[in-house]
Amino acid sequence: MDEVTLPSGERQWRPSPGGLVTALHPVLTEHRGTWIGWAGGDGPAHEPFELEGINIHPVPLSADELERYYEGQSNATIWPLYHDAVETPVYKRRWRDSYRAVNQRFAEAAADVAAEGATVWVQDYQLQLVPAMLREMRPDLRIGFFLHIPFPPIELFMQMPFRAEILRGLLGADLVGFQQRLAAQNFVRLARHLLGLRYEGQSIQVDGRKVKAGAFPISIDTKEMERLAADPSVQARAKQIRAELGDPKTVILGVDRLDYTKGIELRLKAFRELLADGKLNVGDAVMVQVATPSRERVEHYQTLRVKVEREVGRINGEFGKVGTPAVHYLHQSVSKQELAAMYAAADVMMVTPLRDGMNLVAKEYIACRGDTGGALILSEFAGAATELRQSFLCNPHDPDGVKDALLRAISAEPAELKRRMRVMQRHLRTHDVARWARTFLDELGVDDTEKPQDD
Ligand code: GDG
Repeated sequence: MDEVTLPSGERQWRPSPGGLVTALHPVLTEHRGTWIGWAGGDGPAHEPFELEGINIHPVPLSADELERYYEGQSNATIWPLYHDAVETPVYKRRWRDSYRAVNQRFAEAAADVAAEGATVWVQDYQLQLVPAMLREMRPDLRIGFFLHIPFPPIELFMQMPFRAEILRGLLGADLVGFQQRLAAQNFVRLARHLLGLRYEGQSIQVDGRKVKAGAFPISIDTKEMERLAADPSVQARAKQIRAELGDPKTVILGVDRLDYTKGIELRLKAFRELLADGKLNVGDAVMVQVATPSRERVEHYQTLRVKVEREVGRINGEFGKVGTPAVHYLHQSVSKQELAAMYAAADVMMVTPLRDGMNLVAKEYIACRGDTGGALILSEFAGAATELRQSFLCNPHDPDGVKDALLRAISAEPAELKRRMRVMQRHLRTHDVARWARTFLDELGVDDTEKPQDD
């Protein structure tokens, strides 16, 4: 949650953009859970309060922790390392100390709030030490952990200076969930390799306890997304967007946090080369790239922004005409409605991460298509590729492969596109975020009468 100041000067809480909040909001309201989370910013702690049916329990971070724990250890060490080290991870001892201290604070907050025998569900890579810290204080709790990003193979994980501590932190949970089966396998093998622990199937023996690992591919609130896209005002806005773009034959869309794992540059490069090859023409095809500002104080992200904006400038400089740019680039966050209208307006959606835990944007696009077809180009390195087999799959490391997928998507017959879409839409209707949460909580052994406490 972020606290924002409205033009009137009034302060208001808003769910922050990003996959995790999007995914958990409906789960929390349904279970009337408590969300223990960073309040955003570096101010003092706020009193707990209720928002849209969720109890919010803010945990403060100081300016120093923001820099060391959040921007440093979480987003300049763990994030790149877990994404196949596509950028070089930075290791600093003072970041690690801060990570420990903040994890301890979250564990203490959960220990204070949780009722006897309650369930605590810890979310994501910023809090990997919390399960063990919490178990130490509150052995009565049932503890789940879900990692939203990939879990790296052993050889990469072994780079991490306090690797055993992280692993022991995670092993404090009863159930450790991943997006992919391969990630769960990496985890159990690592437990044997690093700590000599025995495992059977996906179940690891730790201090006389069993810790289960498993794959729980996250999803979206499909019904809600379909409803939003079908709304007449969103449909009208979709038409208007196409008109504002000059009613081209093909609208190509990218929507990502401006992150180096998302493959934004290579997507732009593929588009530029197709324009240069004369296989696409400006006016016929236009690209819209929404790159939501993200982690702007981290150096990797500043460098990426320069590279992406240079590429956009280069494409428009070389191929644009007055009043008809080749790429429309938005470095801003847009509303949910506007996003749905963009999905509805786009003939081709490009999701080309070099590595991604799941990628909810790919799923949202499918849910927003109704029966109008549209083509999804999807990287094989996104978790979503395991499920969305009817997309145009590509290897983002191979520029010719990406160009080829884009051309195939643009020239595919409408009937074929509709057929592909329908299969994926059917899948998402049954495999939605509610199912993700239910499956995880069932496996954790939570019965319906319990109210999970979320962290
Ligand atoms: C992590 C993992 C995993 C983006 N821009 C705007 C906006 N968004 C929303 C999208 C989507 C979400 O943010 C992004 O989710 P992704 O899954 O694509 O990516 P990450 O943020 O990296 O999420 C990822 C996810 O966690 C969940 O487990 O899938 O692999 O990296 O929902 O719609 N929303 C609005 N305006 C924007 O400008 N309103």
